[in-house]
Amino acid sequence: MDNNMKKYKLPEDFILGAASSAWQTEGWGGKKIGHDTFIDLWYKATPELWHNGYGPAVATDFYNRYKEDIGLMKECGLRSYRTSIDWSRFIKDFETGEVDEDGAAFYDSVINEMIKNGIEPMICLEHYEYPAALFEKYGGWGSKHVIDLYVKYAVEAFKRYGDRVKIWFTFNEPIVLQTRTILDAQRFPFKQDTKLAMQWNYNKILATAKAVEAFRRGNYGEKAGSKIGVVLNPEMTYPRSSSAHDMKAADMFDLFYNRIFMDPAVKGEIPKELFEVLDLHNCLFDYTEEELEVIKKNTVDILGLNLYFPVRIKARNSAWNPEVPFHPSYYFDHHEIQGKRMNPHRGWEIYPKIMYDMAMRMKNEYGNVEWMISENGMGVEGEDKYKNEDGVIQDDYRIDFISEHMAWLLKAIDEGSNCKGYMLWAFTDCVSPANAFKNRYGLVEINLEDSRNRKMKKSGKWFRELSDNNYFYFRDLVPVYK
Ligand code: BGP
Repeated sequence: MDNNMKKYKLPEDFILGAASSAWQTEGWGGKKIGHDTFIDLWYKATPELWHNGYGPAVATDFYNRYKEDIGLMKECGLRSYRTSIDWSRFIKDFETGEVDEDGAAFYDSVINEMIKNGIEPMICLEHYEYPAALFEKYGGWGSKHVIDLYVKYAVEAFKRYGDRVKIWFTFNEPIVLQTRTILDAQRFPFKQDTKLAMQWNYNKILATAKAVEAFRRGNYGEKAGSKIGVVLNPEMTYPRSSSAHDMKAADMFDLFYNRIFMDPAVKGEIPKELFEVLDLHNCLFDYTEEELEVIKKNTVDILGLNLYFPVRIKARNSAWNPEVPFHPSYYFDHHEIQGKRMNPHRGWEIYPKIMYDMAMRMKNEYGNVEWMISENGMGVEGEDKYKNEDGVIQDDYRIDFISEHMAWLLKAIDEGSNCKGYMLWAFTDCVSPANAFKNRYGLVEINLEDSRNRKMKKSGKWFRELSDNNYFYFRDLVPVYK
């Protein structure tokens, strides 16, 4: 053993596992079961924008291969696995909340199989599997009626699986869909409407509070001692400099992309600065005092945070074009620092200290709420070239990535941050929004040339050892640039 290596011990009862989602793994099952999701709609409208045309139609075929996959989860040492229920597959009639018994039976089997194999199921109610029909009929999450339909769906899911699921999440990254589709117009339906995007944000904040309220009112967590939360993707935000203009710009980014969801989820309040600034730009969402009261009374038990990369922000040096409608970037610009470490495949900066900084933020600014890393991972293209003579991908870069991020996280836990676990993205390679199978994240390879057969990567074996030992070795953390 290299003398410079240090032993990092995980806390007892640490949640250690991996995540994915229904639409990124299940596939349509050969013949379509259930209704289309919003993602299906997007895929059908623009298949050419998906890398090599891969998309949700087959995905990893988890729908047919879940038993094999759960066996592999066990081999990789996962203690927990997060996936989502596909709302469009689970509900037959969105208006009444009538359950599709075939869809429900599938999730029943998946959950039971996980438990049988000693893997805790962690269930998210929406990981972008928003029903296409609700998008077509009501325009999506901009409609408050959809909130009621979502709560009906949530209650059905709580009723069916509440006795076995210990951690529920209302949404995965609730800001993402509308940011990509309606705010930045990068994806179908390629619309730019800031006010509408803000309404989607608000309605999802309210939907989380209403689902939490229904969960508690129905005592659905009683039997299994379950918790409910939301998975957010705040981006650890670093200003270019400590000058007032850069700090202000970073604060504005933080307000629009981080605090907008973190504050109501944990503190029960949407920041008052957000109301003011949206009002100033005529983009304020419709709300009522009664709704704000529901948000106030129904904060989450646990927060999941997906952390991948830092965001570096500076003040704008150009004036806003008055002909362009308001967008949050009115207040900031992204900043490039020299010499940064990059994941060139994904174009994301690698800065593992985000784990520590966000953890301390949870401790110091969010009442030391119970939280966990619900996603972190490294997407790499062309992993075939790292195969050894036995065809096993030698992904030492992934082992390093996980170790370094986890080491920073453990430092924060030592210093009192209430972090309960680490979930890797992802268990197997899977379909990603528009990246399709380009960037591979898995502990387990999905071989597209060979009938989507599975093969554990070197990182899968390493993860198993980590899980068995509850410690790992990694070099001492070195001070990093700010
Ligand atoms: C997260 C999403 C996941 C997943 C991951 C990797 O933000 O919750 O669904 O896809 O990012 O990102 P990408 O697939 O774009 O590389």
